[in-house]
Amino acid sequence: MATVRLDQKSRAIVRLISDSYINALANYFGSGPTDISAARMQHRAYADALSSNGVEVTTLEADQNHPDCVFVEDQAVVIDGHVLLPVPGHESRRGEQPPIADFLSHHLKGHQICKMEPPAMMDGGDILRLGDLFFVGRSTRTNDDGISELKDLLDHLGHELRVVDIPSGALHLTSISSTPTDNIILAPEGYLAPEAFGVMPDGCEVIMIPEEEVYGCNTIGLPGNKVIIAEGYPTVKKTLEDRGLECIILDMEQIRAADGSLTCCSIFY
Ligand code: CIR
Repeated sequence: MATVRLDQKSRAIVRLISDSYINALANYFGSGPTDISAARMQHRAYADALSSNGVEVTTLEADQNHPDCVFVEDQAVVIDGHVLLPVPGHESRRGEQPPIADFLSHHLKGHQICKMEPPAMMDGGDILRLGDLFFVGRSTRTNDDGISELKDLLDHLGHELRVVDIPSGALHLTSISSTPTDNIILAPEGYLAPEAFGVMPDGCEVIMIPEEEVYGCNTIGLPGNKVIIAEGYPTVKKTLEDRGLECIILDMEQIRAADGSLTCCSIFY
């Protein structure tokens, strides 16, 4: 996902789909999930794709009272020895965090835990990492107070943070972009201008993808020149293959139906 560099992607948390998943929030890509069994199958294939490509995956139990609990990316942000526990931007999702926070504090003993407090709010899905350069989406879920807490942490770590305004037709920064490698950003025409990311560091580029493939812009880069992409986005696939990456393609239909993308379903730590 978004906040660790490629070489740090060895372990990830995923979380099972809740029995109440049908009631997940859906206002952007989807109009709500319709088939929990299909969603669970797609989610299993996702976890399998991570583990068969060298990621040690831990699966947390679902929370039946939280329809969106599968989208763990929003609940915690792991950056270079620190775990930031944001105040999730949608009130209905705030109770999802405790088991994730417990797991990370138990398994990352040397890490410093930083807990955000209201009025700051932020979803992990608004953070994107390109090598050691960070971007944060200013969105309906992430406000200026949240951004300034993230900036304090990144200042302390010596990393730059750039703010990207998220258009009203999108949920998060990572809903519409990703870093399949440490030097490529994929972004959709019609949603973001390449200038939104500022001047790219040497050797890095923003690759613009046609607007109709906006969902496909969310990918998970893995070590060994591999990248997980969603099924149905031929330009994304060709663009990445042309750059020598091997694409692992997953059916995300029932995850997309709840506005979830590939990165939303895991936290690398
Ligand atoms: C929500 O609206 O919060 C969920 N239905 C989807 C969250 C997707 N998470 C992400 O983009 N990081």
